[in-house]
Amino acid sequence: MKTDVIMQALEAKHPGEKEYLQAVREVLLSVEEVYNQHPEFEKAKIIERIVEPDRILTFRVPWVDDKGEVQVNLGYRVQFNNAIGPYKGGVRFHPSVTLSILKFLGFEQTFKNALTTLPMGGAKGGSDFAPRGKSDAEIMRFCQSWMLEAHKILGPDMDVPAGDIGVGGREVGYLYGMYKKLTHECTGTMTGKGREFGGSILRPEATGYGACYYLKHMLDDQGLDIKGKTIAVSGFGNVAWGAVQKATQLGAKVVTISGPDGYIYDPEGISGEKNEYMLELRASGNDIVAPYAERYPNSQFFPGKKPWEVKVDIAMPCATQNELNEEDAKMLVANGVQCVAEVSNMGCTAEAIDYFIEHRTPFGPGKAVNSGGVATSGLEMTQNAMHIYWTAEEVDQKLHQIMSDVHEQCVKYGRQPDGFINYVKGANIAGFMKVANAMLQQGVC
Ligand code: 2IT
Repeated sequence: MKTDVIMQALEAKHPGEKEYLQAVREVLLSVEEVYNQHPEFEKAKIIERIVEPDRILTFRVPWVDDKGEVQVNLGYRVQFNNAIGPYKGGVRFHPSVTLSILKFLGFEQTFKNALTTLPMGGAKGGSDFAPRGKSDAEIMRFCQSWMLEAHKILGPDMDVPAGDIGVGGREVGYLYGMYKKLTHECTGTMTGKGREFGGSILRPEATGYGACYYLKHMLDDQGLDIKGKTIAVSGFGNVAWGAVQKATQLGAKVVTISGPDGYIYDPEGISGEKNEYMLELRASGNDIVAPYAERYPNSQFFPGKKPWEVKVDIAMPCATQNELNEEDAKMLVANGVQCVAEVSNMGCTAEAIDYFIEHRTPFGPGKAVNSGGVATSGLEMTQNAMHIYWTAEEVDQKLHQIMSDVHEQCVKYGRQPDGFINYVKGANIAGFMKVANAMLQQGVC
């Protein structure tokens, strides 16, 4: 297998699908060497099969707004790969959503889910719907309309969606309510549900908590302690909230959060009540962080800027894809950053990742660092299938174990001859080998 040859063919087939092609290229470059040591993969055309989704459902999502006007959005579910288990992955509602973005996310999800040690395949779904400024009733009607189409290909052993950007507990509730009505079943076929109806305790915190557990392992590898470290976090949604909370509990000081409007620098640290205020900011539905600086005058708001210009020990992008580019990477490295844990999916551009690795800055890729979210979704599926409920301690303990296993797999496949750990390579190879072997054993299908 030659990455360039495969990529040329893929670019010709899917022109302009920038994010999808970017995600595929990253994985292929990482696995090329190992793949070429396995002629049985080549013979079964594993690469040619693994880069294409199993199927894509696209549909129209009509809904009526509060003024009585009919609105029409696009809806999607990309079922990427179910070699190791039922399709599993989030749903994103954001105006930037395109098929390319959902294909990149579904592709990444396949390898991420393989890393979690749980039996879950990869999928992603969503819509170009813009939740900003919508009323609760509008959100509900939109969710119901989305599910009216999507439910046809979902099921507890088939495909189990969850949240992502723009889809939190409220949306999951509305989506699941409609799913149940349409399918006459209570199988819990959505994760991130409310605790009263089968949701796992700790799911809202899980992505951010898991990311901090993974970060701790990365720091351990370098003989560093998280205590006393300063951290730049981007974003201010559910994932950033959990990461800020756990990093603070572990003794670090988080000094930034950000939104589409700019970033907040809070030299005192975003802890306690300020961390909870992030939820309020998010719930306002305005998608801006500026009000933080009005409420906490010791902090500063930098309009239109990203937090990567702040001098910190650790960077944790927690917002969205390609939010940290080569220029940002250069600034962080020049300012002495010791570790970068990518929490958003493909949060860093390929050039930024190359820069970190060239400069021997340990870089944890999203598919490993953020895998605690979907892993806890997997635990929710188990609890639902068994009709039982685990305590926060039980879930947290399992999450700890999973993040430790994910980290171990990355180190196993990512340690370089000079001792440096290339976590990108490690995560890609570990995830790929599992899915590829499963596909091989199941024949050409
Ligand atoms: O990107 C992700 O892993 C998620 N949005 C969570 C997926 C899930 O099924 O919990």
